[in-house]
Formats: sequence, C-alpha cells, structure tokens
Amino acid sequence: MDLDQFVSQLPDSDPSETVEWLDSLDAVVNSAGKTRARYLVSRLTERARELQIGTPAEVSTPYINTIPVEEQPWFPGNEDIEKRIRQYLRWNAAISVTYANKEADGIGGHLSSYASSAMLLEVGFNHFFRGKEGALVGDHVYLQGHASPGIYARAYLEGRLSEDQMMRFRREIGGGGLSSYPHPWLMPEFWEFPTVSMGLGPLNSIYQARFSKYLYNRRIDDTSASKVWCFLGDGETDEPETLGSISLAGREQLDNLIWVVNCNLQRLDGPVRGNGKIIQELESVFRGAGWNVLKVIWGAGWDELLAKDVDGVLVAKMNATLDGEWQRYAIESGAYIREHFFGPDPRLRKLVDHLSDDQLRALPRGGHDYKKVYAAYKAASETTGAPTVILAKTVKGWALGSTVEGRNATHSIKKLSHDQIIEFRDRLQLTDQIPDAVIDADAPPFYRPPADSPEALYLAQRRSELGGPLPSRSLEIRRPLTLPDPTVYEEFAKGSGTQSVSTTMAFTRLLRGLCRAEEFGPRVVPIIPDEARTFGMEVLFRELGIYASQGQLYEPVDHELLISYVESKSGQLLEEGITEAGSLASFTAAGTSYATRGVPMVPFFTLYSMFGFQRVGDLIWAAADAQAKGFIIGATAGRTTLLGEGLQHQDGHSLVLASTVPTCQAYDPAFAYELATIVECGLERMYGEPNGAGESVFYYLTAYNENQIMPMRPEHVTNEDIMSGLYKWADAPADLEAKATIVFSGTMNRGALEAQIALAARGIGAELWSATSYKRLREDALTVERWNRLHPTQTARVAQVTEQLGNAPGPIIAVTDFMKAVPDQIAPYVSKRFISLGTDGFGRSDTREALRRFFEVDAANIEIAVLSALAADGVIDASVVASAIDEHGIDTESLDPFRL
Ligand SMILES: Cc1ncc(C[n+]2csc(CCOP(=O)(O)OP(=O)(O)O)c2C)c(N)n1
Ligand SMILES: [Mg+2]
Repeated sequence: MDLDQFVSQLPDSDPSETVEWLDSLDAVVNSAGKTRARYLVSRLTERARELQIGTPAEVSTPYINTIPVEEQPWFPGNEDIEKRIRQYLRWNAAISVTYANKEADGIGGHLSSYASSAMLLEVGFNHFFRGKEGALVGDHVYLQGHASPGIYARAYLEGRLSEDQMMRFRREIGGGGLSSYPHPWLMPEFWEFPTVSMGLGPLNSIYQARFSKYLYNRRIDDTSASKVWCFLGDGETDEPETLGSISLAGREQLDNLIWVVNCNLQRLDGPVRGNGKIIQELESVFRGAGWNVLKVIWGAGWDELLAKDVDGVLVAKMNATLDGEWQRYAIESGAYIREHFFGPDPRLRKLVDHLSDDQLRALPRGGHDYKKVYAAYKAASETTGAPTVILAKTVKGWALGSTVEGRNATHSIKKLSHDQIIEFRDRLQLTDQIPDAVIDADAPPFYRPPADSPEALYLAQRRSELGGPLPSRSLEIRRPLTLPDPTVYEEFAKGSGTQSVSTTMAFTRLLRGLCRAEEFGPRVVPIIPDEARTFGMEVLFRELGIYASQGQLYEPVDHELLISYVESKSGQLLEEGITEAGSLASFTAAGTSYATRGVPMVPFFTLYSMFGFQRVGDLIWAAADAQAKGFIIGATAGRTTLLGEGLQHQDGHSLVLASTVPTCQAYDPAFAYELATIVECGLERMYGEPNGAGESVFYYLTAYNENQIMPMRPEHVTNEDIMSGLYKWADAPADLEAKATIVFSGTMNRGALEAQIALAARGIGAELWSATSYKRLREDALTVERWNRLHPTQTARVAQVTEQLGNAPGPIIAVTDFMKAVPDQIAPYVSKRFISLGTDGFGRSDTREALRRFFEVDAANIEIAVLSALAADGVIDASVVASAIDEHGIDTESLDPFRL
C-alpha cells in the first residue's frame, strides 16, 4: 500500500480549498515542470516544519550538502600549516605500509582508507577531539581500524612514536613495533577501542555514549564534557552490528554521539552500492532512527555551480547519478566528466563552459574540503537532543596517484613502486623535503619536520589546547573503588540449610548484597538482556531501579506489586531488551570505564548462556582486547540442566568457547559457596590493587537453574582451592578403601554423589572432587610443560592437576554438563586412566532425568564409567560392569547423541 493513501482516510473539512491547492500544483507541473514542483513542495514542507505543524519527517533530501554555504562558519585553523601537516601525514602513513611490504611477501597494511579519511580525521584532531588532560576526561574516539597507519603517522609527527617504531609497523614480536590495528591489549598506552572487526566499533560507540549518560545521571562521573566520536566505513554499514542499534541512540537522544561515515563509495572488493547511492540510503535509515543527519557531499568548487543551477538540472543530475558512476568520474579525465556528466544536457554543459578540463577534474568532494567538514563537525558538536551522523563523500585512495585512487583493487594495494612514490611525493608537493636522491624504492624515508618548525609547533599547540594527545589510554584512577566488606559473602559458606536453591538464585542474592554494600554498591552495573524473569532476578527491578534516561513517564501496570517494573533516571540496572550484542557493548563500556574514564565500574552481565559466546563471541573477543573487567554470568547453563528447551537453548559448549579467550577466567561452580568465593576473589584480582593496577581479566561463570540443598563449605576448603580450579570435596566413605575418583562440575555434583553411594554399596570407595575451572588447570599445566621443555637440566616441575590427580585414588572419571572437550582440557596432564562424561551433540526437549540418561551423564552412567575404568585397570572383572549395565537398564544400542 502506498503510505500516502492514509491521507484519504482523514476528514477533509474544506474540500474546495483542497482542490484549489491541488490544482495549483498541477499547474506548476504543467507549466514549469516537475523539478520546480518538487522545489515548491520541499519549501512547503520546510515551512510546515518551521511552523511545527507536525508533518512526518522526510527520510531523504536531495544529493547536496545539508549545511548551505551561507551557514558555513568561519574556519579558525591555519590553512597553510594544516595543509602541510596533512601532506606529511599522508606521506608517512603510506611509507610505513610500503616499509612493511618491502620484502617480496610483505606483511600487509592499508594505504587507501587513510588516504580517503585523512581530512576527516585531521579536522577532528586539530579542532574537536578533546584529550584526557584537564579536570574532566575528554572525548572517546573510535577510529577505523585499517586507517591505523595515518594515526601512527600523526603520533610520529607529534613525537610520540619514533622512526624505529614506524619502521616496525606490523612487526610486534620482540617489542618496539606497532600493532596492525587498534589493539589496547598490545599497545595499552596508546589504543583504547578495538574497532577492526567491522561493526563492533560503531555498536560499542553507541553504548559507550549511553554509558556516559548513565554515569552522569547516576551522579558517578561528570561526563558532560565528553563526546563519543566514531569513524566508520560506508562498507562497514553492511554489518548488522553497525546499524542494529542506531534506534537506541535516537531514542536515548544521545547528543554526545557523533558518527562520521567515510563514504568513499568503495569497500574491499568494489563499490558499496554501485547501482544505488549509499549516502542517500544511509540518510533515510538514520533519519528514520531519529538521528540528526549532515551530508557533506560537495567541496567548495561546486558551490558556485549549485548557485547558478536555478532550474535544478544540476541537482537533478546529482540525484540521478549512481555511485558506480561517481566512482568512475573519480578516476576519469576532465574531458570525460564534461562529456558524460555535464554533456548530455546543454544547460549543464553551459554551466561549466568556463572551467577547464583540469578544473573539472579537480572539483572536490565534501569529505576532502576541510571547511565543509569543519562546518559539519561544529554543527554536530552543538546539536542537542539527538545523535549526529555525518555522511562525508570522499575518494578511496585519494592523492595516492592515478593507479591507486578510486580503483576497485585500491583497498588491497600494499606497496607503492618507485614511480608511484615519485608521483605521490610530487602530488604532495614534498620535493624539497624528500628529494629524489633519498628515495629508495624499498626503503623510502619518513619525514618529520624539525621540532621548532611552524608545523610541529602548531600540532603541539593544537593538541595541548584540546587537552593532550589522542589516541591515548590512561590508567590514572580518578575515582577509586572500595571493595565490599567480606561479610557480604559469609552467608554463602553456611549453605542453604533445608532450602533448595539454584546457583542462579544464590548469584541474585549475592548481587543484591553487593549492590547494597556501602561505597562499593553504586559501582555495580547489573546488565540483563530481557531475561530477568527467566533467571528469577525480577526482584531487582524495584530494588535497584531500571535505568531510563527519561525516568518513568507512566504508572506501570504492576505498580502495586513488590516487584513492579520501576524505571528511573538514577536506576542502576541496565535492562537492555533483547540484544545480547548491545548488552555486551554495555558490559564493555562499564568494564573498561576504569581506563576510559578513570572510574572503575563492575559489570555483572547475566545472559542466557547459549546466547553468549556463540552468539556474540567476537564482541567478547573485542572486550578482552579492550582489557574489559567484570563478570559475565552464563545462566540457564548446562545441556541437560536446562530442561525442555531443546536444541537451540541447551548450552553444552560455552565453556569450550570460553576456553579460547585468553583473558577469560572460566568457572563452572557447583555450589553457592564456590560462586561467592569466585566473585570475592575475582573482584580482588581485578579491582583490588590501587590505581587500577588490578589484572585486566574478566570472569565467565556458569549459573544453573536446578535447585538443590546448597552444602556448607567444608572446613578444609580454602579460597585458593576453589580458585585453583580443582579440590577434593569429599573423601570416600570412611569404611571403604578409595579406589576411584569422580570429578564433577556444576550440577553434576548430584549425580556424582549418587554414584558414590551406589559404588559404596558395591564395596567400592570413590572420592569426590570439584573441578571449578578446567581452563585454569590447563593453563597452569601448559606453563609447567613449557618450562620443563625449556629447562632440560633442571628438576622438572609438576603441574597442579598432575600432582592432585596423581595422588587421588584409582582411575579418574570427570563428569560435566558440557561437552567432553571441557574436562579433556586436562587429559594430557593426568598420568592415569581418565574418562570424560559430557553432553556432546545437539540438545533435545525432555526432562532432566531423561536428558541425563540420553547423554549418559546420570548417576547410573557415572557408576558404570567408574566400574568400566576399574575393569580396564584390572581391579574388577568385566562381568561386574556388564551386570551393572543390565541392572540400570542402559540401552546399549540406543541413539548415540552425536547422530541425528
Ligand atoms: C567483520 C569483518 N569482516 C571483514 C573484514 C575485512 N575488511 C577490512 S577493511 C574491509 C573493507 C572496508 O570497507 P569500508 O568499510 O567501506 O572502509 P574503507 O576502507 O572504504 O574506508 C574489509 C572487508 C573485517 N575487518 N571485519
Ligand atoms: Mg568505503
């Protein structure tokens, strides 16, 4: 249905007047044509907006700059000096990449992205981006990852990086090199935000801006002086993560957020929208999402032409020309442009009669015109009530020479030949600084103007006025955090008495306690993606309040209930809605706040464990790179513990995926006291040291929804036992010789205990051990293994797990509600028979009992596994195993969980 048809359903209070208006429009179309009619309608719409009539916003405007020339502000910079600085930057950026590829099989890098975005970045660096020096922390700037050579080039000009470092772009091993892309883990004093996995930077920037408002509204930090700038590619907007949360930014009116989309019309392989217009497409998408959209399409050279375009033919041609054609015009001669763009319409041709072919070719795009860019940035910084996106049109590979600029292959060009370097040098007018004689094709020189040159002084002065250099990651803690009093953990050591509870319930109780803790409490950031009721956490709604930037403008339907849905401007809980990606971005913003703002915050992000690592694993990887701290709780964990939900809900592998993330501390607690201890020790490890020097790790904890009596913490169990990953939980029954060891994790503790009792009835004693973290055990074993390999003449060390299980009785049977690969992490380091029972394969809908029998992790199967191992070790006869299998009615021919 045509959307405009809705008008015919509205009452017409004066039909004859309506007809008059429509007739006039018809007359205009007939006499002056459609262009004129479109103009008049646009003017009417504009006036309607001024009069606040409430007409729906247009989603797209003509293909021209949003800010008219008359409204362009005065440019405050020194144009000559800035131009020279850009020339040096362009040169050094390209040289660092060429350097990295001087050998035949070079190590990559990108030339053309920075070449197209240099102007966009430089206007920011010289006039807008606020650094960290000063009473209030400045801006948070997300940079396009593969434009890193330009960022390094600037740091080199500023004297922050040495020539040696520039020569070691992409050569990190051994130290002193520069990482390929923004990686805070690798360059912790330089980069703040990892962005190179496309889409993650934009998404994270939205939530960073939202988190800034959260900190402000909760009176934790004054973020009013901080903008969040995010630079991204037009191709990058294809990623669902890029555009997926822009409506949140609109809804939350994040006027502290500015996106600059570098619309060079190209991605890696070719045009972004050869058959369309990416700028127009993005304009409508962002407008629909409530953003302030500023298009920077044309440079000043076009102003004069547009002013003369009284009958609108130029704008009409601009509107009708496809991106594939614009890309072509970027590389063709002036004659071609005259012929094909202006030529077909005599009125257009006449418009440019006075311009030479060279002048035609040089008509710049808006993103290469600092005055236009400055105007847009200024307007964006002054906008209130909405986020701003600047859509800046550029040429990919700009100034890199005719063989690189605008070519489809430009993204992948990593090296300039001698001739290309000469052409590039000439184009940059650097003949004095870099004469032919010093240009060696394999190792062209970097160029840095002397420290007392006007350019160097200008650079330094601009940055010092704007609060110091960027990017820069600081570890200065401005508002220290006080850890909670340990009494908050005490109740968990006592067990749950006669009450059956789950580890999820225990976690919720602990979280409430932590939020109430004096001083520490406000620093807790509970994050939930629309699953609080699933996890039994809805009690937090009222207790903590749900953060809502506008407060609560309605009385909730359940306002009389104790657990009503309370939204508040000072609310503590981030109820994210159904977005694991967005929640992860909030986790990252909160978990890196100790570095980005010098204000440690402690996120506790509770997600549906199946929709964690496997759904947003790349965001978790980026959070680790960003050195995020905090806790991710994988609730409804376990492939058989989450009953009924089936294949796409039952998580039996998040712990496998967690094992791939270097800084992730993955724990699978069985009991409330284990969980509380992990949180206590984790907080101490991450936040315990003064000045933010705690370790940059984060914790992943599983939480189950199966109720059981939570045991008291045994006397002998220390915090170190629990944190080390493995400890003996219970001896074999006193009257029996211990012949085997059952190692359980999570909810499998119950089956293990039952199996111990059943084995005792057969006269076989088994010890019970709790494995809280196989990842931790494996990492220790790997460290020891390496040390032994490299210290052949010294007394060999013994890995913790090797020693522990070496001293434990008999064969080891490890049982988990996750894949066998989880306990198998320690298999090479156990010197005796080791069997893993786990839940490999797709989940199914059924009861816990049926599922555990199916996956062969129930008590009967644990018992059989112990017997089988003892038989294999020659301790008992195989017939004992056979009869146990019979006794338990195990269907030995039944479907194997791997098979479909
Ligand atoms: C998730 C992801 N997929 C693919 C890539 C590889 N990649 C790096 S740059 C690039 C093209 C980028 O195009 P665009 O966003 O338009 O940036 P431009 O270089 O044109 O400014 C691609 C596909 C990546 N970095 N991340
Ligand atoms: Mg692009």
